Amino acid sequence: MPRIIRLAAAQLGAIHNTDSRSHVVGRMLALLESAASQKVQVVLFPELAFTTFFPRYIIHDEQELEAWYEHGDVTTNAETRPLFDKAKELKIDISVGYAEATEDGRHFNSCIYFSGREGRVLSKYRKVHLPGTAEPYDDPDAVNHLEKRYFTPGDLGFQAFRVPGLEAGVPSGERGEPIFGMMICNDRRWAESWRVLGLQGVEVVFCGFNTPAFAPHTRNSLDKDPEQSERMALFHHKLVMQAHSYTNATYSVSAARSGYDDGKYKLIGGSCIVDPEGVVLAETQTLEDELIVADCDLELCRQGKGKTFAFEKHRRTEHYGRIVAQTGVIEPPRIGAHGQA
Ligand code: CDT
Repeated sequence: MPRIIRLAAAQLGAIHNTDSRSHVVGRMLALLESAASQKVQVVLFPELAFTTFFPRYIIHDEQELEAWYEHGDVTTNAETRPLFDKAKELKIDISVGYAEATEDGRHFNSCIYFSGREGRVLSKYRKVHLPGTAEPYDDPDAVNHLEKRYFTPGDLGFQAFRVPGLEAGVPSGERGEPIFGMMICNDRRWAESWRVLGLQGVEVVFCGFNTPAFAPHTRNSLDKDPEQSERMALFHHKLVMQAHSYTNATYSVSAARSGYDDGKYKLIGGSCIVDPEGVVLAETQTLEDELIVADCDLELCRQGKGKTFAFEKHRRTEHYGRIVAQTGVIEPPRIGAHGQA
C-alpha cells in the first residue's frame, strides 16, 4: 500500500547583515502560504534561517554577538513567532534552523521539527559537525567560517523520531507513522550522521544548509577560480545527498540559504528532494526564495531497506570498530626494506 506524503524545501535567497528577523519571517510566511496552497504537509527551511550567516564575521562585542542568537523559546519570541503561528493556522509541519542560546549560556546551531497540526515541537537537533575555525584567518581577504568559535558541538545525537497523522488512509501503527531525522549542513558530508539515522530506520532526512560558493581557505586551497569552486560545491552537495539517501534507503530534503549576502558573500543553491534510490525528484533553479515540492511514497524505502541495505542481514560490525574507536587517521606501518612491517 502506498504511503505518500507531500514534502517541500523552502530555499531562502540572500539575507543581508542588516535584514531584520521580521523581514526574513515575512519571506518565510510567503513560502509557507505557497506550500499550503499546494497541499504540502512538511516544509523544510534552511540552517540559521532567521538571519544572515553571521559566522562569517568576527564579532568581539559580546552584546553584538548575543543578538544573533535566539534566546528563550524560538516558537514564541516576538519576531519568530509568526512563522509558528502560521504553521498552526495552516496545519502544516515545519523544520527550521536557528542559532540557539540556552539559559545556561551555551550556544548551538540547532533546528526543530514543529508540528503545525499539533502546535508543538516534536524534535530538536543540535549540529554535531561544526566546520571552519575558532580563529579568523590571517589573510584579510579570506572569507571566515567561524562556527567553531560561535557554537558548541551538539549534545543530542542523531535521534530519529516518528510523526503520526501525515499519511492519509494509512492507519497509525508501525507503517503509519513515518520516521524522520534531522541533520544540519556539514553533517551531510559525514557517512556517520546518515548511518546513525539509517540504523533507526529513517525514512526522510531533513538537512538545511549554508554552503559558500567560494571558500578557498576553508575548503580547497587549490580552488582559485570562483566559478569552478561553485560548480564543485554544488556537485559535492548533490553527491552526498544522493549517495547517502541511497545507502540508507531514505528520502532526503535539503534547503539552502543561497544568493549573495551583503551583495558579496555567495552561497550555493541546489536545494533538492532525493528518493531512496538516490534519484533527484525536485531541485531549485535559482538562488532566490524558491519552493520545491515532491510527493514521496515512503513504501519506496522498503526496497533498499529489505534487500541491498538490509542492515541486519549484511552489516559486519566486527570490522567497524575503528569508526568509533578512532577520530583521526592512523596509517599502516611502512613495509621495511626486506618486505617486513
Ligand atoms: N554551514 C556549513 O556547515 N557549511 C559548510 C561549509 C564548509 S566550507 C566553507 C558545508 O559543509 O557546507
